[in-house]
Amino acid sequence: MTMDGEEDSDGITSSGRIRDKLIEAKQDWAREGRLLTGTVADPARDRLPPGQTLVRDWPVLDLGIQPNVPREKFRLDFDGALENRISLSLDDFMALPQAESVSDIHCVTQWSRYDNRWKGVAARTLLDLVRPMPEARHVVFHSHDGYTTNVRLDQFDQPDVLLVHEWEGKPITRQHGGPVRVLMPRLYLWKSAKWVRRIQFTISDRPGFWELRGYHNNGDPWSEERYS
Ligand SMILES: Nc1nc2c(c(=O)[nH]1)N[C@H]1C(S)=C(S)[C@@H](COP(=O)(O)O)O[C@H]1N2
Ligand SMILES: [Mo]
Repeated sequence: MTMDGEEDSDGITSSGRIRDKLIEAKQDWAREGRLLTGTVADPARDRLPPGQTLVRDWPVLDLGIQPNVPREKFRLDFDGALENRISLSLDDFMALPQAESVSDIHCVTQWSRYDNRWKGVAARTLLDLVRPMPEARHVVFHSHDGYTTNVRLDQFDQPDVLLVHEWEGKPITRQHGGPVRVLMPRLYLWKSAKWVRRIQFTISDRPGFWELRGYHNNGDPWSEERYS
């Protein structure tokens, strides 16, 4: 992770400080099983997953370091167990078929926000391009702030998973992970990596930042998979 003003190996600078207190507090939540209601909700019937509270604004949540990724320096690499490893510039990414969707988002710290309008490239469009090898089972997102998070390949390979660059008709702001972030609306939002730099396809599972700190490997809000 880089500090204020320092450049990483891509020439990207960041501002802010690692929020150690917040990270500790969230680890304590996991240890104590905070916010758990012990119930299961049905996405076909209920709109709000168990233990969630509806918000109208869109809160910002991250480790405290916000990379500034200029559009001309943007790169997105797909590597690991793939037939076709690629590295995209922002122009390459924007030239791919575009998809739009509306979805609700659910953060493990309890807030949910309805009806977010997104534009980006569908995960399935990218999977067609990179062609995972038959033994690939897992995906790790690596971000410019040093954050990582893991999902199963079958969770990434869903029609509503997008790499988004617009929210409500405007470019995703830096605070929310622009120019491009992951969106996996069926999982808690910590699985949706902001400032994504690299998408790695693996044979074995590799827990990410929060998954190593007491958070659930799967992260389904409907069955309250908050903590491991
Ligand atoms: N790169 C990166 N992505 C991240 C995080 C982070 O710290 N760094 N935090 C995660 C968490 S815990 C949440 S709740 C969402 C918050 O996204 P938002 O700030 O756009 O609401 O981003 C997720 N993706
Ligand atoms: Mo979160």
